[in-house]
Amino acid sequence: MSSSLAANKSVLTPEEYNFATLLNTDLHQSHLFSAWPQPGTNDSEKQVLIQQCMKLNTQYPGGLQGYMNNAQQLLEASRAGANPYEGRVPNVPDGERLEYGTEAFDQAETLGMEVVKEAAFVLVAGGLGERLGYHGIKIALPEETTTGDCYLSKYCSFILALQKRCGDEHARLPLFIMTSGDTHEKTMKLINDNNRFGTEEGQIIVAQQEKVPAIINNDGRFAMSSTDPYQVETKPHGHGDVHLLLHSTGTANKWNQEGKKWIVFFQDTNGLVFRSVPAALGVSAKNNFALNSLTVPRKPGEPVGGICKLVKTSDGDGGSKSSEESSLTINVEYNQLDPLLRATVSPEGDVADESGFSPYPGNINVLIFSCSSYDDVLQKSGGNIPEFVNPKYADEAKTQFKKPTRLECMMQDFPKLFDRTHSVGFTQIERWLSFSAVKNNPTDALGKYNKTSFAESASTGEASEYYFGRRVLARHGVAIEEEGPLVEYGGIPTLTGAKVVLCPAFGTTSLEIKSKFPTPENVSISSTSSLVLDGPNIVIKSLDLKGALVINAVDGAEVVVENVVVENEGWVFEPVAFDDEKYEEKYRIRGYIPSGRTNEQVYNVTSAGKFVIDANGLRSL
Ligand code: UGB
Repeated sequence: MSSSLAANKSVLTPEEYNFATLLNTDLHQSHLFSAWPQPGTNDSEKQVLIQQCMKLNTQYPGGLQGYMNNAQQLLEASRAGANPYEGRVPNVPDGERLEYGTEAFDQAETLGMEVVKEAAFVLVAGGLGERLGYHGIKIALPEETTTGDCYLSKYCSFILALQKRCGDEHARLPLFIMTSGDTHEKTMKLINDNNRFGTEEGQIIVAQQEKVPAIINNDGRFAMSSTDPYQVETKPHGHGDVHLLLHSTGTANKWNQEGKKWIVFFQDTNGLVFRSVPAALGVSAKNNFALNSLTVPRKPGEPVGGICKLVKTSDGDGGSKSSEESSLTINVEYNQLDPLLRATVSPEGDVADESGFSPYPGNINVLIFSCSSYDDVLQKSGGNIPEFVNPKYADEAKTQFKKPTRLECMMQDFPKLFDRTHSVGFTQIERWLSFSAVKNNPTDALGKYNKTSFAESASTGEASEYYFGRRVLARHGVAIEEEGPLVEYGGIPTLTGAKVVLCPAFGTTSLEIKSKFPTPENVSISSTSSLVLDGPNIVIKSLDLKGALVINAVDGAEVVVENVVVENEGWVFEPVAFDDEKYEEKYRIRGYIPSGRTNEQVYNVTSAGKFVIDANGLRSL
């Protein structure tokens, strides 16, 4: 018994004292109290510390005792250099690789749109985005500066656009958002300040993940806060908590009871994700996958995990049909893939095949679960995802850590809870219409760009939205240059060209967007132009655009654009320095600020009816 704890018995309630005793004896955390002064000094702080530990105890499944046990086991395995995939050999998993514009892609999208009414969506948004150098929450960041719409706004618009097109006017597609202590309040404020981005009350469900104690040695000793001797330092437990929350809040079960068939998980800053969701949903429905990972062609060495079918070597041949039953199709995280491949498949490790990409599809954490099997597994497992620990050691004996560590879990590790009846597959879709994360500040982004050609910065995230618009229009026959020159913003080579924003309401699938340009040979867009199309019934028959044009039309407004020539000075990006505090951070991290914003032609159609925009401007028919 710590003598300082015993001496302070009188300042704690009996419940607090009992818990402190447990911490002291069973959990070997006597250092929490060893420097406590005599009663009369900092008594309320002592209670705050014990209350914090009691709260941490209730938040973790199995309590702090369970956390310590798991930590000790995982830290011992880490110290011993254990390979978590021991006895398994990576094989290429089962799935479909789709290419935009092919019949297979169109079929998948069409099927996806037939089943989307039975979908629910889950956004993990507990990460702070420290690597990005942005101090707000990432989902509040403009996805592109042309409309200025933030990530959450875009995601909600897509969900509402899918809902309107799903063929069931009563369908309501819910969105569950996981926040953390770092992001919760700002997320709630963002939603409330923006009138829930047009969603119905209750359509967005927000739940907060909790942190876990940071640990400073292999025995699982808790770290104390560096600024407060009466606080245990806590750290995020990873995005895998989302499964626990979907279970503990009863959300997954409710969705299952309501007849939802599919749950689509996605991450905080991927502006392109919904461009691929219909096709990936179609692949899930066609193959009846319990889990389908939307993936991209992966460049060796880039920081996205690889989906592998891990086959037990004890089955003899590491990959034949006879070993199907004991295989596990799962993401192998980017820091583990190369060593695993070197130890099993080839001494060359994580290298490209003849396609120029890794044979293992790149995980972007867009996961589509069958709702019924997901709920079923949650009921059995409680949604506790197997954890891992990743300490950075300060000594060769691996007894000291450079900084406190903690147990973590990942959402993509869910297949560890599946059994052999669950089929797990992937859908690979080209990166330009599925994935463009925004994770890195300009300095780090440049390093990533040099290594992998993907900067994953705010500027490249924005550029990829415009590139999507240009490429889709070019594929459908519009005269538009797909790729302009690379221009350095904040030191990062960024693709330029016309800034085309095809808003979610304008079109959600390839075929729908194509239908909005019935005579594409009569449409041309110069490479310095900006075009924003927002509204479900805008049809562009003939347009010659050399400048900035915005058309916003409400539901029920049918707008035909015919014989229109737009020529104005348009919008440009003016370079700004990362450290120039004159400008808002949301611009500085891009390396530019939009300017020339009075030079555009704007048409706002605010009432239902039939309209034409022609050489004489906008008029109703
Ligand atoms: N997140 C949470 O909600 N809570 C947490 O505790 C932590 C994160 P990162 P990471 O697609 O580029 C993942 O940090 O971990 C949310 C995959 O593991 O951006 O580097 C956070 O808000 C990897 O396989 O990602 O790598 C964000 O929305 C690859 O797919 C999300 O979790 C990679 O993403 C991801 O957090 C990628």
